[in-house]
Amino acid sequence: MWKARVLPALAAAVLATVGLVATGGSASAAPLGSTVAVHGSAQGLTITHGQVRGGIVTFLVDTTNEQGSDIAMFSPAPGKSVDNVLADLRDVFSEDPHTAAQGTRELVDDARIFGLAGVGKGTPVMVTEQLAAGNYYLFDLNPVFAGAAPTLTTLQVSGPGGTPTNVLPPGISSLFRGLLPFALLHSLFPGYPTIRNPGALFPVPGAFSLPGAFSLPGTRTPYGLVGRHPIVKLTSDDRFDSSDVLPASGTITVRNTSDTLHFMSVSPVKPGTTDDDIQHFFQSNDQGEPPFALDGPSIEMGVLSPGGHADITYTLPAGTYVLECFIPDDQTGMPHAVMGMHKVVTLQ
Ligand SMILES: [Cu+2]
Repeated sequence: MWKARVLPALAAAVLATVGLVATGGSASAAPLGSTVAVHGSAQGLTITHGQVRGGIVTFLVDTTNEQGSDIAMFSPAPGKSVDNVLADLRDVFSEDPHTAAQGTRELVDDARIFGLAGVGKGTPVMVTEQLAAGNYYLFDLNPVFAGAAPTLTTLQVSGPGGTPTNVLPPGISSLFRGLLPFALLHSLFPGYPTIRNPGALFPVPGAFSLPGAFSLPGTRTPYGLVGRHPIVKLTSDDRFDSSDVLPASGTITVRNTSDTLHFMSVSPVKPGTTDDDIQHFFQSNDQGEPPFALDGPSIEMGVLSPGGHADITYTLPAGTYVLECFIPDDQTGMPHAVMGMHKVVTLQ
């Protein structure tokens, strides 16, 4: 039932950002990019396509796990192996701060990390980013936090020019049926020219996003509308640089402008909570539930490597939230949030 309620609202939010209303559309048209549905369950992680065309790729991420799914996607850096990256991960999760700090430094060198996202049951998100050709590996971090070895799912990304896989296959399980409105977003623009090589059209990294990349008839900017969405920067001084008010329903662009790893969890807090309250809690060594914690849906933009960026589309209840990052500092091993990487924002 939750999909029937949440997903249409999310799809509507995406459409609203481009000022278009769906009037139906052919599922065969394929103006841009590829779409992959990523689903977490008790059986593990499944993806609808093991191969996609390079360029703009949209991930529809959801979970049926009560504890949620926290899905990471990486590609080993040139000259590095998957095993190198998995070894680094073990260091990052070490309880020894020096080993954790070393793990962060190793991951910066050995991996390119492309999110993906943390989702809860009933709170799917859509992550859109540009992917070059190569092999990418997805896994759920939650079992890893619990001590299990990562179970990797491979996504092969081809060079541009191949066939986009933005239409989910027929006969798809009922589990994914509710996600189809997102995939069809690509095909709601009859007559829009097929872009065979998005990478060639968007030479500036980050100068586009899924909705922003479409043009409306008669508008001046054909492609790549910079700054179309609110931007949250993950900065070198381990802070969130953003507006104090972000959409409760819509898309934001998250950019890691720093030289280290960051992610962005978005969790509800009680109205009136301040960053001082949160900092005080972290420094109090209190192991209990934070006094400002509030039950409710939360999401997470997954880990981004230095220079990485992605768009995340979501629907959350309006209210007060805190943005947090818990990557171990690359010198001290202390989680960034404890060092001050938290920001109270209002979603409205
Ligand atoms: Cu961080």
